[in-house]
Amino acid sequence: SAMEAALRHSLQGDGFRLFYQPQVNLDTGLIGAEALIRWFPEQHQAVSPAQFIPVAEDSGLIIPLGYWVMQTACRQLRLWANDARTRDLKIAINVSARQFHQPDYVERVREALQESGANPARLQLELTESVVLENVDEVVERMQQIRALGVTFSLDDFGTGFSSLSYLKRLPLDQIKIDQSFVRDVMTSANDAAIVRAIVAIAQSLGLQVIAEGVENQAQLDFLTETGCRVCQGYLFGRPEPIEDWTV
Ligand code: G
Ligand code: G
Ligand code: MN
Ligand code: NA
Repeated sequence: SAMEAALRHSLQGDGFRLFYQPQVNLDTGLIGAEALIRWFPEQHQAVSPAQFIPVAEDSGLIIPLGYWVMQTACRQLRLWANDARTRDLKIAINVSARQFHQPDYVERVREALQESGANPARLQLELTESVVLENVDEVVERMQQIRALGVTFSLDDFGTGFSSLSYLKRLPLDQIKIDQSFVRDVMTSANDAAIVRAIVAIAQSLGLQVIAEGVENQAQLDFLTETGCRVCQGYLFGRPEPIEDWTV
């Protein structure tokens, strides 16, 4: 397709950027950022990842693109390591299921860390439940190999997939992310409020950090605080921005 050709072209050039959105612990302040890819095709407006990620997935371009994301995030971590104000911040990247299942994925994570000199403990991989649709045992083993490098895992979009609780128990996770679709209407929907409370309780009982995404206003924040969710991401704290625009 035309979009596929344009993506390929941008990957050879420098048509992609990572934007970074702050993640905040309400007790301790800024803890890191989620890296979100942005595409600036030649002579066009920026195209949303919601539009081009599916094309990249279908064409297989998500593989080199995903490695570019990981490499770029690791290099940013290495830059942050030079400054006491940013040294302890982590960067979370989104990993597509297709990329995670590549036979050499673990090796490529190791490579990106080594090549950049990034502290592995500062890299977090965000997986969605689609990763687990394949063989769970294999996924667990692969996660363990990557964790052995020091890298941590978050389960993204939690609650929107099939969300079997038995998978939650088996996957070696560090964090679960409450999907923004539940956070959005938490003040007006009793069901969404109940779901958020339940997710926070599950995370707490499994010993996992819980982060709410899509936090846009004080009322949502007050609700989250009341449920015991202490880590947040959303426009209330900051939009995804180029690193040059960050003031730490
Ligand atoms: O940044 P935005 O909210 O527009 O992202 C839309 C979707 O694109 C989200 O589901 C997000 O997870 C996904 N996305 C953003 N950056 C990346 C990336 O680097 N890799 C992958 N696989 N998905 C991404
Ligand atoms: O699927 P994933 O959780 O990775 O996607 C995150 C997406 O949510 C990004 O595209 C990001 O731009 C978007 N996002 C981040 N914070 C907010 C927010 O507060 N409100 C809304 N509506 N979207 C947000
Ligand atoms: Mn994400
Ligand atoms: Na999400």
